[in-house]
Amino acid sequence: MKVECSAEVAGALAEGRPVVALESTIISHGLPRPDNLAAAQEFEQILRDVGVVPATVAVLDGRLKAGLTPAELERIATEDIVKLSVRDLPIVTARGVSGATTVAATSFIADRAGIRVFATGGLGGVHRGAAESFDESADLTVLAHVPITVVSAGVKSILDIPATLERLETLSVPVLGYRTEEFPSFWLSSSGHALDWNVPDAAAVAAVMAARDALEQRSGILVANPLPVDQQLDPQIHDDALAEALRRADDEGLSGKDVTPFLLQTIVDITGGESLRVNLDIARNNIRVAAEIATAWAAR
Ligand code: PSU
Ligand code: MN
Repeated sequence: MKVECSAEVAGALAEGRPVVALESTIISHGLPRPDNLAAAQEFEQILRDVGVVPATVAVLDGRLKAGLTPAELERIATEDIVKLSVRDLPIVTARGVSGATTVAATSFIADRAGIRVFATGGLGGVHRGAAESFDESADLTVLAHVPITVVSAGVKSILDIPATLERLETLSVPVLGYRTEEFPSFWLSSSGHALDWNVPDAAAVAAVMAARDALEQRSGILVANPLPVDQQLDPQIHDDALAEALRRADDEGLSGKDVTPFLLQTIVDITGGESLRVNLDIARNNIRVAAEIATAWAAR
């Protein structure tokens, strides 16, 4: 099944110009309305401003899309569409249903379109209590066999970060700290967990991508890009909001794909919108770095 690329994306891929994939679940389920539409438009503009073509990925009426028209982008932000992981793709394409793609599904579709670099906010991972619930995002297992480079501010602190790092090791996904020796934790610039490897710039990431290809490995690469400390969420506000949000999720007895959107929205509510400001800065920061990596990749 072919991915339908916008003319802009198809042209850039054919000519070897830089393209960055963007996910749609952050728009539909990760950010509250109506700020989400403005954010989706701004994310694309950040890329265009530096000569990189944005490829927002989604499934519309059962068709795999990389690069959306302004009207299609608006649909993602305003319609009540489902959150799609990779396992949902055969079902929604068979039925002609629309949905927003997670990191897992975006990676799968972007790779099929020939896109090599992808910016998100925070990758999914192993949830707290996963030893009992088995709740681990398919983002991790998909990255084990889809050769895309994902720029992420580590993983959200709602997750079990050391367990997520262990799983990334088991799944043989390279993790590169972008100008950092510590794994970030989304709203906070660090998690306190040390990384084995770090890179000084985008060209160094592109060199690792090329070496991975030369080794004929098929894994994704995770670029862990922390928010500058002066932009992070106040750690005390963060810790209090996180504890309260986890308590509420427990009370509600949530499971499955509802957990992450619930926790994100609850933390926005508890912090009076402060976590939303930080979440937007995280996405912008990751998109800028992804643009540099895509540009360095195109120049090789
Ligand atoms: N990053 C954000 N906001 C989000 C997400 C990431 O800043 O909403 C989404 C991504 O789509 C990611 C998903 O793939 O959360 C993880 O969901 P789950 O834990 O159900 O796999
Ligand atoms: Mn899950």
